[in-house]
Amino acid sequence: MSEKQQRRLIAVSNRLPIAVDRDDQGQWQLTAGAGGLVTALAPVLKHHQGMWIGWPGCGEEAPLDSLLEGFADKQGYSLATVPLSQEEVREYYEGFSNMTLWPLFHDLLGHCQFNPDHWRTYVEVNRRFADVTAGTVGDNDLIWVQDYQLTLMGVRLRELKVKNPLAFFLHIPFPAPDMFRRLPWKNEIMQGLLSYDLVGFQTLRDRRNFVQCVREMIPNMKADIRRRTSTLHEDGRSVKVGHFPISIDFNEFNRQARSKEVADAAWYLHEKLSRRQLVLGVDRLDYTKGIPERILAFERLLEKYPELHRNITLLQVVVPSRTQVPEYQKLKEELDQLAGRINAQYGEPGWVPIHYIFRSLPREQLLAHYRAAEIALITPLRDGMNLVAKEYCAASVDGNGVLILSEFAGAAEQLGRAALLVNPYDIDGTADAIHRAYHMGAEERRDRMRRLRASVQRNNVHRWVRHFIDSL
Ligand code: ADQ
Repeated sequence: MSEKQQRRLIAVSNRLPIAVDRDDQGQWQLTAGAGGLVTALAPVLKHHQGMWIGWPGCGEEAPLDSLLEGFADKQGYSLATVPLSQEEVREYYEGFSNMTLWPLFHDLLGHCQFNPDHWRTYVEVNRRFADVTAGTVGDNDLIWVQDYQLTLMGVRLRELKVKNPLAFFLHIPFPAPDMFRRLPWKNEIMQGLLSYDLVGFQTLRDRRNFVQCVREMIPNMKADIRRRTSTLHEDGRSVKVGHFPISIDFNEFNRQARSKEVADAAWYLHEKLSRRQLVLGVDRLDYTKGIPERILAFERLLEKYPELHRNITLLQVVVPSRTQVPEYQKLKEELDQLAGRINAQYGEPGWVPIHYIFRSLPREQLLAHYRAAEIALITPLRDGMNLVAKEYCAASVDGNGVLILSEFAGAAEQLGRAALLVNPYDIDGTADAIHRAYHMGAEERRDRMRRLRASVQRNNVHRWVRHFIDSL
């Protein structure tokens, strides 16, 4: 085992991988998280006796200390918490993170707010995360910071003379220089990112955008460009920059999708829908996911190809998200109206064109939806990666699903050749892609899905973690 593998790993993210809430009897309870990042990092943290640092997602009234007792023995890694007040959550998380960096980095300038109070709280909270981390870190530990909420942590850790290797991974896209330049605090964010030893992006395009921004903003910085990682140098300091497309635990999804429970649930879904072709959309409620545009493309399909009436159904699952932000509330209303209008216009007795579900689904149900759908329609306006696309492939165990994917999803860099790529702003083009998928022959479907599954299986999440840590 190399020296690197023996180091303890400290993961830092905005949210800890836990949910703290009250049960039906009003008793506080803690449940371990089950998202993609937890699945990826938990085995590594366990193997390295690691620690996860973050905001527990609850107010100060929760008896955290007693709830966390025994967590490390059970999960194999420990937790350290960064408490945040309600106002801090509003300004640092809902404000600067989600109303400034999120839309800007997704090229959606019209959604951006540039509020100096939000910025100040973002700086303060990043310092707090760094202070907690510095207080718990040992000499030999590797510190791995996750995502856009914590771009500035590295600067403070350096101020505190933390000498450990510092790595950062950005889960969302990195914008081109013309977009990044709009940010009033672009210099601070850039210096923040350059304070890490390794900065990881999802795709080659994001990495190139970042290097171009560095070249424009800091002409003295030299870039040594290599295939897997580039190195940036200035005044004796160097920063490695790489792209590491995140993925899923393919074997786990594949195994669960083959279970009898999922097969039965998938059959039931289709049975209820009378064996029509199912087109599936699954997204968090977010304006970056292109959900209204997708529903309009489906409407266009019905308008243009009347022979598909009664033979195709769009099943759109939307998971509630960021419900405190007014823009997300507006989007929810827009979706309700769109689906209602189209169903009223095209629906017939025995056929509802759009089934629209607004809630999170348990894993077994989600897999049944993936397995039942002949077509997945994943059309974000912009997305760092999009794990739903990969999950759909891993769960398509019958091998005959067609993936329609936005060219602006990070996943298109890996899956673009075997998926049907669309521009989500092109309503007509997307309608035609659904039409093409509907009529695609069994042989072509199987060949494309075989290639998609092979790609996700090879480039799985364990490989993602390994590549990232090996690059440090
Ligand atoms: P997200 O924007 O959240 O992630 P995505 O990558 O698609 O987007 O992940 C969504 C996750 O939520 C998936 O694992 C999916 O299974 C789950 N999910 C979606 N709908 C669900 C439902 N109805 N019920 C239950 N679970 C559901 C951010 C970036 C992405 C990047 C990821 C990981 O925006 O671009 O791919 O981080 O880096």
